[in-house]
Formats: sequence, C-alpha cells, structure tokens
Amino acid sequence: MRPGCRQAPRALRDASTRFGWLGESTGTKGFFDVEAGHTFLAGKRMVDAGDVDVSLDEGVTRARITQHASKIVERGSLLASIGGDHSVSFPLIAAFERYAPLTIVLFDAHLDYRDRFLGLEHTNNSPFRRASELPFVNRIVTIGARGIKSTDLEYRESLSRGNLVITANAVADRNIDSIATDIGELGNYYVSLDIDGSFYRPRNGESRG
Ligand SMILES: [Mn+2]
Repeated sequence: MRPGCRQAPRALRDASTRFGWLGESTGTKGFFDVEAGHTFLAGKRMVDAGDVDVSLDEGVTRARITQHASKIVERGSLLASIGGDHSVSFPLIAAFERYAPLTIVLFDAHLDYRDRFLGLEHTNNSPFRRASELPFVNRIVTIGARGIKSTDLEYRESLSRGNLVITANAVADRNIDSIATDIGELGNYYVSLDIDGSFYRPRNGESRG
C-alpha cells in the first residue's frame, strides 16, 4: 500500500540499502557513473541526518524543519531533503538566508504559488508563494508547468513578481540552450523537484496530473 508522500523518506532509505555496500567499498573515493564516464562525489561524505519530528501543531513542525535545516546549512553542507509533501519547501527555504539573494528553481507541473488554499496560508499549494515573501528570495524559475490545476491568478501574480514560468511544452519543443538563455545567471540557487516535474508529451487521453 502506498498511502501518501509521508512514506517517501522510509521508502527511499529502504531502496538505498541496495547501494550501501558501494559506499562502503569506495569510502570517499566517489561513485563512477558508466554513462557519464565520470566519478561523482569524490571526497564527499554523505550523512543521513534523520527525520524531523512532526508535531500535531503544523506551525511547530515548520519551525522544527527550519531549525534542523539551518544546522546543516550553517556548517556549509549541501542539504538534500526528501518528502513529505511540497509544504515542507517553505520552512526549508527559510533556512537559506545566508545564501541571499537566492533563486529557486522548481521542476514541477504546478506553480504551488497560491496565496490561500481553502483559506489556509500554509498548504502544499502555497510553499513558493510564502517563499516569495522572504526578503532574501530573488526569483522563482518554474520549469515544466502543465495541466489545469494552477490558477490564472497565481500564474499572473507569479509573473508580476518577476518570476519565470517555462511550460512542459516549451521544454519539449525548444532547444535546451535557448531555455538556459531565458533563465540567465542563477547565482545562488535552491532546487526543488516535485514528483510530477516531467517533460514528456502526454498522449491523447493520458492524465496530465
Ligand atoms: Mn506538482
């Protein structure tokens, strides 16, 4: 049974045990990728920093996420955070103040930029709207927008703030270099990858999510 994204951290840990012996045998020598013909992460150490405890009060949970992420970011480590749903992105981004001005690169079918959802300020529909209100966030580049779940209001509000939205069709149709030119220099950036951030062109009748 796969009841929800809260299971993701555990599922990824389970899956990663298949590769545990690789890390053991290579230590910090890195990982050779046969397709890239390159060794990645040489000299780097990867640490599972555990889970953030979830409170019944979601405001407390958000504060804990920022607190835990800050400890990792402040020591200059690269933070990779996995799961729950997209609402975790706002408290995570809040930990990156030292990297101001910060650009957010979002691979997602949706903008997740609603001001309010069902009257609520913090949901998985709003993390990048809340992030856009942080004084050190420069702009948001959304890549792969598609489907009908983003509203015209959030789209217009995002653009009027100076954010960039590149649709999934544009990624499929256009030369990647010309898209990179549109995006321009990123400076410091935070990457968020949603599970539906894909660029293939759906066939007729296929769900667009
Ligand atoms: Mn999404």
